[in-house]
Amino acid sequence: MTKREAGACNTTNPTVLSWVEAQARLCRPDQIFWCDGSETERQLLTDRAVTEGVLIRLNQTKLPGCYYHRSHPNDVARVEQCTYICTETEEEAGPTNNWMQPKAMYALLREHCDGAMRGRTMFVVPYLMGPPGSPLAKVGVELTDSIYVALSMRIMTRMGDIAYEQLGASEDFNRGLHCMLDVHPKRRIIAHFPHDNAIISIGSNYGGNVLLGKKCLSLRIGSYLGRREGWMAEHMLILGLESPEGKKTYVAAAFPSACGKTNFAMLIPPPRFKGWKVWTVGDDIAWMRPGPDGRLYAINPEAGYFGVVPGTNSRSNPNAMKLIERDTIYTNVALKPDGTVWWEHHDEPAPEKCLDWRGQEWTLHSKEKAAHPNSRFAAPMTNNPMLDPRVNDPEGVPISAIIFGGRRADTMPLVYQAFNWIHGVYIGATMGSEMTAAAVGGAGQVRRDPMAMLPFCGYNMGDYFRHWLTMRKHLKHPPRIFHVNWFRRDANGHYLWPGFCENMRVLKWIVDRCAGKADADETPLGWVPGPECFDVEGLTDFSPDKLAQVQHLNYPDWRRELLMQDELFMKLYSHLPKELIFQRELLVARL
Ligand code: GTP
Ligand code: SPV
Ligand code: MN
Repeated sequence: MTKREAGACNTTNPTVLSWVEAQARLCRPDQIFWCDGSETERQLLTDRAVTEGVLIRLNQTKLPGCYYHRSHPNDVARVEQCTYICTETEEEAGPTNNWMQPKAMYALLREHCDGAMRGRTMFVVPYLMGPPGSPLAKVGVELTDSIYVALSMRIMTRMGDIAYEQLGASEDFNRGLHCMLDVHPKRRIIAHFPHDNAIISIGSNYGGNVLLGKKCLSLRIGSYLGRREGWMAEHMLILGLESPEGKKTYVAAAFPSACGKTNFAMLIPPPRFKGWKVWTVGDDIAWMRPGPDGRLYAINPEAGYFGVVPGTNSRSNPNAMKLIERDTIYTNVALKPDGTVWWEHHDEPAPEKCLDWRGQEWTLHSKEKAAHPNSRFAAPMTNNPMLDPRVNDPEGVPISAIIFGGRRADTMPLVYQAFNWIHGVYIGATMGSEMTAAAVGGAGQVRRDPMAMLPFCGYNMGDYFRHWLTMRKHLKHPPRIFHVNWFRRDANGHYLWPGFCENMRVLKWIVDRCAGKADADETPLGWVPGPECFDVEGLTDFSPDKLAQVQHLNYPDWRRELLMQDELFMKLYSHLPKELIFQRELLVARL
């Protein structure tokens, strides 16, 4: 066989070929580059991105294989206002999604994409979400005119020939089209067509808007397919806690964007927990289905981490610091004169001067942040020193606990456990959290974010709750459900709970509860740890009354909380499962 030329076509799948041809006819790129995922290709595209100024090569002695990217200053986060679910009826998308009829949206997008890649290269990026051979794995092909997207998809997914191998001659793959256009906010649309398993994203070049395997396929389209096919696509980390005796317990946790999933998934237990280890399966997305033994099994569809940079340091997340030392694309952090990078709360003190995320001179006296609050790293999961050996297991890992958590300055205790599955679904469905820099607008405001899926559910949220309730019927041993809040504050605005590695104490109680080994007290909210079975030894500055404070149930706060929950329920009323209304009544009665 003759050696394949870089960028030459590498598939014979007739559906892929004819679909790519049709999109090329529309977008009219000068060139089509077919990605294969090889190392040669990585070098070639990286060099080209550096030449074009899309990437800056970082100091290769200190940060081998690392590159730096700046997005357009108007394009630094997901845009929920521009994100659409295009189903035949508005009802199917539901009141929490933007909706447009597929026909109208296709017409609008065709206009925008017409000739949009003139003078540019269209990259054909085949990718596999999930371990090869997994019954849950899905194939996607993303067509993009962004070399940054092609290189990032290579980190974040199993990209290249491996996807065509999984696909074979099948027509069943997600069709993704991404045109940067001029990254003008007015031309920014992220449109999902669940019935066609298709995504079209235009006018952005940032993370969740354009790495189509991530939020678009794995969550929005994924959740839609999951309901149809009997599985779940969730905004959840997956970790395995190993005891000193070597017993492993897997848990999944749904926290909204920038609320601590990556940190929790990579936790290193404090000295008090000698011999305990946390292994990472995933830090953002879980696909889960019932196994033959009646337990819930989870895979991580991704192959890399697109993590929040600010706040990452060797105290908060030492594993993350190791994994971003090499092979990483940094976006929107600060660039130091020696070709290394810096951000707020880095281990090293702020540099005298550097270039900020916009590329402007920044000095110690500058008032603005050097790194954007939503600056991110893209790094391969294989760099993670605590990557779980079962991450490539096609069947996934059995989940013992599901943890919901929001960012709440008040109201929500550090931890409590649901009485049962339905109560747990109610707790997830009514979750609230302060908005963060991960999406444009509203940072700091508390909003309802059911199951951390508000921006990611690809159909009617009421039907999604129903799907959660239905899943129980397929599980002989359902995971226990918990709620946590690392972010409660005192009257002076200080965090009451130390967080980060100390979250191990909460995790330990949760895992002990699942094993029937820890006591709990009943409260109106659910089960909470009694002071005797919540380990605070070795915590400096954390007296038993601090535990009482962080667990305190404040009745006026809960009256407000119930009103905010009502607002969501009213909005979803026509599709809301009655079970959840009963759960609300029970909570009111207990309170
Ligand atoms: P997405 O990638 O947007 O889905 O976010 P994520 O949920 O993975 O969030 P991540 O772990 O990156 O954390 C976001 C921010 O919360 C970072 O600035 C962290 O430093 C901070 N954070 C994480 N865990 C804790 C904690 O236990 N306590 C406190 N106070 N802050 C935390
Ligand atoms: C999130 O916002 O939840 C993320 C980052 O994980 S992005 O990929 O941009 O959606
Ligand atoms: Mn996320």
